[in-house]
Formats: sequence, C-alpha cells, structure tokens
Amino acid sequence: MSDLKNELLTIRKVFQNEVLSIRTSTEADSLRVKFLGKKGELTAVLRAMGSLTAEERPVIGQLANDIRTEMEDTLAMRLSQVRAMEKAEQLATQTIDVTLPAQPVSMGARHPLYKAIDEICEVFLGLGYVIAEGPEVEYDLYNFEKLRLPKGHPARDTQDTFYITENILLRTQTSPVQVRVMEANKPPIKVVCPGKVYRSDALDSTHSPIFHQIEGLVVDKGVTMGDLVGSLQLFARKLFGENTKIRLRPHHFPFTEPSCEVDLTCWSCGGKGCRVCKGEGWIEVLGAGMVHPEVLAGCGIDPEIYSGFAFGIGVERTAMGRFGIDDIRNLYENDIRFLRQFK
Ligand code: 2U9
Repeated sequence: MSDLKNELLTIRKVFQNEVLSIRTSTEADSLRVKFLGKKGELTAVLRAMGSLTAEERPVIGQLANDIRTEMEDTLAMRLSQVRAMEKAEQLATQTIDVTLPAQPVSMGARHPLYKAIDEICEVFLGLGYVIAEGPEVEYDLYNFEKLRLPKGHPARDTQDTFYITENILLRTQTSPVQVRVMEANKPPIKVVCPGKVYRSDALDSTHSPIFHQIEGLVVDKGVTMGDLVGSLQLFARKLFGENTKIRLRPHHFPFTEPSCEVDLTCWSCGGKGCRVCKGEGWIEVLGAGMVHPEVLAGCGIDPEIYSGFAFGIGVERTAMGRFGIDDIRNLYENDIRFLRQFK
C-alpha cells in the first residue's frame, strides 16, 4: 500500500516541478499525455491497484482521484497563463502596419448606353412619367397586330424580324410594352419604356441587330399634338443644351396618326451645318405622333373620350451624338480602353 501511495506522491511532486517549467501550449499538451494520458504515469498506478486489498483500494483510489483532479486544475491554470504569454508575445512581434498602401480597387463605370438611358428617363420622370418594362420575347399580336401592322406588312417579313415560332418573336420595338400598359390600366397613362429590341439587320457602323429604344406614351382626356411638341422640346433642351431646337417633318407610322419624324439642331455645330450633320444643321433622333384611334380602341381605351401621343427614341443614336461616338460597334465590343473614357 505505502508503495503505491509513495509512487502517487512522487508523481505529484515531479508533475508540480515540471508544470512550472512549461513555456508553450505544446509543452502543456506533452505534459498532459505524460502524466494523465492513457499510457501516462498516473494511469499506470491506477492499473496496479488490482493488487491491493479491499481495505486499501478505496483509500488509494480516493488519493489517486484527488491527485488527478489537482493535476488537471494545475495544468489548466498553467495552460491559460501560457496562452496569455503566447498572445502577448505574438502581439509584440507580429505587428500589422495599417498605414501600408492598400491594393488599388479598380472602379467600373456605367456603360454609355445605360448612361444615355438614365439621362433620357430622368427627363421624363421629372415630367411625371413612370417607367414600364416588358418581355423581349413577345407575341406577334402585341408586337405587330395591335399596332396596326397586319399580316403581310413589310416590317413583319422574316428578313427583318427574328421569329421564334409563327406567333412568337423577338420584339422589334418596345411598343408592345405600351400595349400591355394600356390593357392593364385606365388613363391617365404616362409611361416611358426603355429596353432592348431586335431586328434582323447586318452589323455595320450605324446598325446592329440588337439595339435599344425608349418609347413614351401619354393617354388622357384632351391630349394634343401641342403637348407632344412641348414634351419633346423640353427633352431636347435637357439632353443637348438649352439652345437646342426641334423640327417636325411629316411621316407615316401605322400606329400613329398624324405621325412625324423629329430632328434636333446638330449637337456639334448648333445648326450651321458641319461634318457630323452632313451640312444639314439638323439630326434625326426620334419619331412620334398621336396614337391611332384604332390602336387605343384595340387596347380597351375609348378614342371618343381619350387621346394620346407616343414617341420613340433610338438610344444608340442619342448616345453616339451625346458622347461623340462615331461607330455603333464601340458600344458592344466592351473594349476597356473605350469604356474607360466614360468614367
Ligand atoms: C403604342 C402606340 C404608339 C411609338 C413610336 C416611333 C414613332 C418611332 C423609332 C425611333 C428610332 C424607332 O428606334 S427607332 O428606329 N420610333 O419613330 N415610335 S411613334 O408609338 C407607339 C407605341 C406604342 C401603343
């Protein structure tokens, strides 16, 4: 009995000496294994308890347990001291220089087309219009039929339009959005509809099979051509400067009557005539007109009570004028050297 007891007391003494010399958490782990682990010294003593008598066993067992608890507590305390020392050491040696220059963050910029869309929409939002959007994959019914472009109309030719099925196509204008707005709402209606449109054109410096439009629609009681002219005049001044004038030329669209094409005084020469406007002094930017009564009626709006005007703006053309871009392809190629100029 006294052998085992002595052994336990020796283990405790050796442990108490060694625990004080621990300097790192790794050393603390090794000590735990050495004394308290499965093959540790204390465990070895406990194994030997089989040889004790029934009276001796609880006494030595109690002592062994007390020593184990004491060793565990001592080790835990020492470990927390060692960890604190390690942390202090780390803080003292591994300083981070927060004044070092950071990795440069490369800032992107809004694409010039979307800049133009934002600027144009902003003018009309200021006049109380709301923005409406709709699907790019449309029914023939909404893209053509309801806009008085019946079967057999040249614009519906497969040469010009991307068909998906006989009745479903890629919209060739954003007008179907206005049709949907009229069907779902009662006047007064004031919307601008920006978005992508698709036409089967070959890509050259002024044409692209995918381009952007912004169309506008106002429907209410007593809306006149005078309201249309006033709105477009304001749009032209806001976008191209206070001295910009507009000029209306009679034209034909199936969905408006009367219809006109609208020119602005040249943004480059102000109207004197130059290379940009090919000596004309004027540049064509948009089309417009009074919504055809049959179109209103087809969308559930009584043309005897209501009238409306509509207009369509080519975004690419406007952006090219606004930012002095001479080839439409620049807008799609995503050449970073080109895009960087619009930061
Ligand atoms: C409804 C009724 C009427 C929209 C209009 C134009 C004139 C027009 C062109 C501008 C340049 C197309 O991108 S472009 O080639 N658009 O000239 N668009 S009136 O008229 C509508 C639309 C919807 C229900």
